[in-house]
Amino acid sequence: MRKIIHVDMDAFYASVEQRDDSSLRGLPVAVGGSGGRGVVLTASYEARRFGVRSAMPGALARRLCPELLFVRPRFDAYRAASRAIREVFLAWTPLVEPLSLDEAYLDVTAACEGRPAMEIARAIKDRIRAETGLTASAGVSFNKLLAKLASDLRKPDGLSVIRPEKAVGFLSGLPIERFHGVGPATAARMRSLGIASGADLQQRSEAELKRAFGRSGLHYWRMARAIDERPVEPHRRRRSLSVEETFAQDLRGRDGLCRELTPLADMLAERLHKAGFAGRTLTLKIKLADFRLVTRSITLGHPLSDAAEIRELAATLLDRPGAPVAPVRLLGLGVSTASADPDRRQLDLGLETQG
Ligand code: TTP
Ligand code: MG
Repeated sequence: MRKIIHVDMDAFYASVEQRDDSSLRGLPVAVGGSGGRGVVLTASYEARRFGVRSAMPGALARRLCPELLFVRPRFDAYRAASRAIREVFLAWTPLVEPLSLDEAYLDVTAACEGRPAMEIARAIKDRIRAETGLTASAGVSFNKLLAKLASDLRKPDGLSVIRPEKAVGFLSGLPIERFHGVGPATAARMRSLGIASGADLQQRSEAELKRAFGRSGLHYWRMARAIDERPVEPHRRRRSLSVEETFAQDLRGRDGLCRELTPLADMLAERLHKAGFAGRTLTLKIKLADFRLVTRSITLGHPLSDAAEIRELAATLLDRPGAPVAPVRLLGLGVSTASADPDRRQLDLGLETQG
């Protein structure tokens, strides 16, 4: 039986800001922009009490919490804190898989040497606090799925263990959106089939789920039973790279959208070049003024990296039937490797609309 820890920093950007500016401590803080097109990247727990959340427009956040203090992001500071926590992890095990700046899986099976993994998780939390002045939440379990769910149970500054004999019961109470690989489109599909919770998912047979969701069906069937053998991968290869732009004013009409694709394609090509990455799938993301999201993808027989080719393909995606007539708030372009990732199915559907 493996011992996996998932660590996730609490209100990460906001906590760094409160640490570095004592006048922000104990107060509702949002990191991000307050005016016009500004978006909240994250909010302190004081601000969350008012309902302020990540990805919320700044103007709405201010309405919910008039005394909210907006702070511009300082990515260098977040990267520095991220490096510091990674050092803490690596002191325990080389098997560290970062998911983002503030989050990682650790496989501590070998590092435990008979000690409870919970003790290691507590030591890691203490060390993070000593090194960075920040709090983290940790989840301990026997696979990634449950470790990640566990780290979310007692945020902030939480520590939770989900033991194998409790896992299936725990999963039965969860909404399906919380399961790995279930994105918004799949969730909507599941709900339309009467699958709303882990318990519902557990009742469906493997054959039934495979019929409804193809290869991913088996993945969902296994997840519902707490079967997750995905290894902690320290050198996870990049799978995608994307760029996007939110416009100062909503765009209307095909020509305006098409014009904006050129700088996006150029920027994407440059980033691909710098990262030494290429992939066969191009995805165009369109966020409408009412925040509905449409994504369209195309997969080629060769890796994409050339700006002109990307631009041309993006225009083709834009011209697919059902081109958005509504005003557009944001355009994004991304390249990804074609893979068997369950959420890729959503891209393959070609068009996804989410609320
Ligand atoms: P999260 O771990 O999702 O959020 P958090 O650390 O702020 O809060 P908590 O984990 O306690 O719930 O994301 C980590 C950081 O990533 C977050 O501080 C800001 C950034 N972020 C964005 O820039 N945009 C987003 O939409 C989200 C969700 C996070
Ligand atoms: Mg976090």
